[in-house]
Amino acid sequence: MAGPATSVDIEALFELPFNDLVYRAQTVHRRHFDPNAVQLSTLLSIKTGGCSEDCGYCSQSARFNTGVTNQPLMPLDEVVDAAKAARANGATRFCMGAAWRGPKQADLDAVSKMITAVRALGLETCATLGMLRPGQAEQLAEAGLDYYNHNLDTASQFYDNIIHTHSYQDRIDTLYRVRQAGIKVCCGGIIGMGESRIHRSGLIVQLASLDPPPESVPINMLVAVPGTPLANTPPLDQFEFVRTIAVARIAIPTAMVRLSAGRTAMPESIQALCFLAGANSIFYGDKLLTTPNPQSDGDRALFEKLGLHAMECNTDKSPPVRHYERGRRRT
Ligand code: SAM
Ligand code: DTB
Ligand code: SF4
Repeated sequence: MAGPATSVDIEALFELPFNDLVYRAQTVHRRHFDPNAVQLSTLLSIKTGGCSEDCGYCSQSARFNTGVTNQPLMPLDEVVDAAKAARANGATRFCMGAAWRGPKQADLDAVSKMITAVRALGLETCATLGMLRPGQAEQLAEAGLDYYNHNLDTASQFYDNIIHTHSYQDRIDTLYRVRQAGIKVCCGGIIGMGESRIHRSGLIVQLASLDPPPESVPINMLVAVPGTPLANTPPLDQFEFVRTIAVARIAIPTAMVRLSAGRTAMPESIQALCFLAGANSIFYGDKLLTTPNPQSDGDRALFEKLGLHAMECNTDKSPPVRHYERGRRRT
């Protein structure tokens, strides 16, 4: 797709016959990536539950009774042990998630130490800690953070149906701070929250119009958690999920598109279609943050069947400390 994606362009992609859409996505994918390489990220919830926010899908909001047990920030040595286990299992990126509206200074100091220790293991580092205030992203960059995950979650037009305690603009402000600090952006959303195809298009348009676009785009299928406002949302047709992956691949051709939450409910055939549609990253390991993920040995067997291989780690090629000035990198 030449030039910025418009709503009309993206809505038209969604309307294509499935085969035409997947063919186009696979063609774009091959222009930018090894079609058989998939990047493996492992998640760890370093602080669980008790969050002040009201994101309607989330098991960790203090406002909903989901049965999740609150856990304070994990000690550094336990995080390092989990990262070593993830590396031994074959992951190349380690993503630390905390159920905060945003980190306090003491939290940030503790997480900074975790980031430095995890990166010293030769893993790429990612953190998702909620909204960042001015100066916080710089501290994370200095600690060696490669990626910050902060999702737009859905189209701005649908956002008020899901979240009321912080705004769409708040999220864009955090993404701007992450960029300015020279950290790579991991930003995507959730599909299957009762939104329409127009809203799915709106999310992709918004993601593609971030300047520069995110390096990593997680596309999550809603995990309907009992006790959340979205618990009884009817499941979305899985082909529509594959379509969303394909449209993300075409609209943001250079991004790693991650087939994220929701894989336990997807047969292998649907996951294979996601890879064909341009997904080239997954969450790897038997747990997401609070909900299950497929077992690693099952994923390895699937890769074997499909002739896929794990993508190599990139830490040597991307030194952690960098500062951006007017969009250009200054080291
Ligand atoms: N508190 C931080 C935040 O909101 O940015 C970090 C953690 S939050 C759990 C990270 C992302 O996980 C959310 O933005 C959402 O896109 C995704 N997520 C959370 N719960 C989910 C669910 N039940 N199903 C699918 N995706 C989910
Ligand atoms: C993202 O987009 N998906 C991940 C990660 N970023 C942090 C989280 C998925 C969470 C699924 C529900 C749970 O396990 O609590
Ligand atoms: Fe969940 Fe993050 Fe929202 Fe808190 S801010 S309720 S952890 S998604």
